[in-house]
Amino acid sequence: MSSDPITSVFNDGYIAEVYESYRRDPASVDESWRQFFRFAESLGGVVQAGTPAAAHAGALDAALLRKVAGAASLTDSIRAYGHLAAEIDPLGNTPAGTPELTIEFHGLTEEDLKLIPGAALGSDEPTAADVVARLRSLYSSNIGFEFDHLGEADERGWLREQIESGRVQRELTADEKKAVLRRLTEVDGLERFIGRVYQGFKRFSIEGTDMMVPMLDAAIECAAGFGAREVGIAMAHRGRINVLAHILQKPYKRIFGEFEGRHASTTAAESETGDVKYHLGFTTIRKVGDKEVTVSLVPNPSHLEFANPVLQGVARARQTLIAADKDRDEASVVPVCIHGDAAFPGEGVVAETFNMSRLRGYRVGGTLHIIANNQVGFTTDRTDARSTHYASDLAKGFEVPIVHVNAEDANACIRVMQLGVEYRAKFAKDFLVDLVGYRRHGHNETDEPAFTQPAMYTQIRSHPTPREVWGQRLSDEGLVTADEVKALDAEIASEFERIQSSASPTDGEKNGPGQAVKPTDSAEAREKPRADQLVALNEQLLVWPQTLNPNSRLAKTLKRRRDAVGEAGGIDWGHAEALAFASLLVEGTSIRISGQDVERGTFSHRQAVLHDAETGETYAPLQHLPDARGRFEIYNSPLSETAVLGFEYGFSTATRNALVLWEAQFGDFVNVAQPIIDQFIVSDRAKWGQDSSIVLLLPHGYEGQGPEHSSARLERFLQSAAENNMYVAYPSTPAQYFHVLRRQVSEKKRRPLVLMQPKSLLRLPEAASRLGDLVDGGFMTVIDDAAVESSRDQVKRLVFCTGKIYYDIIAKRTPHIAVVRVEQLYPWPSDEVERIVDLYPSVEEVVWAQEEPKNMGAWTYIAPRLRVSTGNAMIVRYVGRPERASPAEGYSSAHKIEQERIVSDVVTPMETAGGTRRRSAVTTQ
Ligand SMILES: Cc1ncc(C[n+]2csc(CCOP(=O)(O)OP(=O)(O)O)c2C)c(N)n1
Repeated sequence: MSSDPITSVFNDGYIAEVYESYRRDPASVDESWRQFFRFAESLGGVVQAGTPAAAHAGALDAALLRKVAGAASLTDSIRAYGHLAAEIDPLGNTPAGTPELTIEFHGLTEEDLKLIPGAALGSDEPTAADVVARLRSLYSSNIGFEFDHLGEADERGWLREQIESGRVQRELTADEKKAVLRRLTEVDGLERFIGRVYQGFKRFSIEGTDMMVPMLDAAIECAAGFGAREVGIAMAHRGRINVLAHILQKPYKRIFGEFEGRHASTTAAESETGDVKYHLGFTTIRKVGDKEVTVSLVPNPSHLEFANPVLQGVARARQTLIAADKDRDEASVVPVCIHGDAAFPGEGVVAETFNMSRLRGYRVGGTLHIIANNQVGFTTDRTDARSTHYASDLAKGFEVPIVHVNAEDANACIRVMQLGVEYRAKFAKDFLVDLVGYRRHGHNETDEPAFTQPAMYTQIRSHPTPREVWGQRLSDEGLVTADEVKALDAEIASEFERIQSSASPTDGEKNGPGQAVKPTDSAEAREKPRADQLVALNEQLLVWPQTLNPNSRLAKTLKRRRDAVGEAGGIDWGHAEALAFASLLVEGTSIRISGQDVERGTFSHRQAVLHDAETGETYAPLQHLPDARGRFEIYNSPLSETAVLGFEYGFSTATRNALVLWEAQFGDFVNVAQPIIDQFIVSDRAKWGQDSSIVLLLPHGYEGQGPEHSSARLERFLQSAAENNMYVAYPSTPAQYFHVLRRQVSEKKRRPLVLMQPKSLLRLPEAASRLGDLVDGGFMTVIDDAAVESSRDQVKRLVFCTGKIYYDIIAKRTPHIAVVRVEQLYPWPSDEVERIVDLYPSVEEVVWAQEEPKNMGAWTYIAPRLRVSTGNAMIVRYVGRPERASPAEGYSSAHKIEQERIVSDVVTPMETAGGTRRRSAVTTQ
């Protein structure tokens, strides 16, 4: 605090000493001291009249100085700590307060304050006592402000100016006040109506934080004034039905229809199993004056707070699409995240999302946050829910201004929301409102809250509703009569009755599963690139400004790509990817890729961003292709999987003609993002009719790097695969990777693509592709064994495998074996597998070989399918690691032994292996 240097050394002798230094050279003392002495000197007249001191003579009275300094530090304290005395709790709990807010703490009395003129504190008020009273009314009223933690002085100055000018607390007009009363009556009325008519149903009522709705109304209106064309909202269950009805304009009769069990009919070929009503999204267009604002609520899983990064990604995509000719238009789309007071400090994804908020790859020009603070989390008290004073304290570390507001003061709630919108528009940063209310019922309406929070609920039961409080205030102000307040309530209640009784039995069925974000751009039919086009693109990728000198070793490696598209061949993974990207960019597809260290690539394989060896200046050839019609964006992500993947998923849902990729550092780390996979990526279509075409690049493969750098947990993706919800593939060549990336943007049906990616294979000469492989054909779901093409009838053992182990096996192959690669695991390419099986008339045994343990990898998924695809005629023999608790060996020597054993089991001739068509310990049907 700026007052510290003064208050902590409150010592007359010391002050006198500092003053001497100040007189000799003002710059030699701290700014707070300079300010203090300026105050004191401005008191010259008063000093001379009322004290023995003679300021202008340079002999200031130390006792007086102490009092002026005390007054200044008291005002500083009120600005910084006034929130601790603010009346923000509608249940009337006494604010914590702090000694710094008392006059005595600063060595003063009330009388002292009255003696000091306001001018000494830079104010027009007559005395310091008036200044203090005014500041208390601004900083310790129904609003508590916290912005001392902001790093930027101009932001602090602006906020102070907004508050101290009285702008933030200015009164709403009479009409605005009455409009809020109507809104609150609708909000409260809807809850009471549903509570009465649909008893026993969960609705996660808003009651107690009703003000959220007029605040969102205000945010949308105010945002429109600052150029917003869209407002996107992410929120959890609490109050969602009310927000759907009143902010998203979802018709009441649809909502009632859902309570009556009428829901979306299945329209897609794949079933849509739907979601509970308080998770659904919705989109509407609201008129704001002569403007239109599209307001969307993104669908939300139960998993609290995980929708936040998803909304950020959606907002970024929309800001990019709307911007057209410039990079992005941050004013055009305003994201709003509504949090729970228990979930906000508890779920790490909140911190991850804040951390992304100002990064170039993820920023959206600021998000408005509201904590719907009902002071309890299910049955958990705040003392068990967080280690901090406020639910909002986490946001402080990210330099977000925080405003606590009493959820019963509509004036305050609306004004702070408007302040947030203005702050965002001015500083392009996040802003947080901690809306302090209560929860009228249990966690849901069938819970008994008195079991666990008896005292709180004794209070709540006798507490008037926010509508009643506001109605009373307006009638006290003479704006309405008590009878009018009652009449409005009755009018709205009868409207609900009328709508409900006139609802037709099919109303709910019109209600789609709530896709909130409809991609507006569309996929184009595209032709395959020709060889000459790829060669030309390859050349363009090898060009950088003459002034840029990349690391010489790197430059040499990249130049090899010139030969690789020629006769010599040798296109590796990174090269194939660059060519796939380049070809898509010239076709008009934008590309966005992020993940940890993706610019270089964890394994140095991508090198998409070149750095000058001396200056560090960067250049990305993919951003400078002369004929590119799409944008290429690549960002090293922060060290996060959950929020970053959530962001990229959200981005992908909101843009159709783009290839959006997320790469894990190692595939194992994907499990940190499991909720984004389970709750969004694999189930979004089934729950919400929403789709994405995100690509997950997950390095996978057993190379002796230990339990956490081997497995991308292929088995988990295969277990989640159903109803064509995604593609799961494990390409074994750069050309296959090239083709599957291109296929991803030309498919009509958008689906996520999960790719097991190589590590050592990235540059393996045996795996390399030739230009012809990229130009001819497309992605092959299964690759037959070309080595036995002319002797298929001699093959006795048909080995199926996927990915890297193929190369280990063929290095040791023995006669009479064919090795077939399953490149796409899901959807299972049964026709292709059957076709290939039929090519081998003499097969006596089918083997599935994998390097993962038996309880992992593809085996349990493959076994029944391979058996069917081989006509149920054969036993499918498993060869791989046995069941294991940990995915891979920690010692590379142990890895080597195991890997060699697997390969040996696969290739050892049958006579030696002893007739494996019969079941054995390692055989499964
Ligand atoms: C990740 C996650 N963990 C646990 C839950 C179960 N749960 C649902 S609501 C809730 C309490 C949330 O409290 P708070 O954030 O204060 O929101 P409120 O319900 O009070 O509005 C819990 C624990 C959940 N939905 N998501």
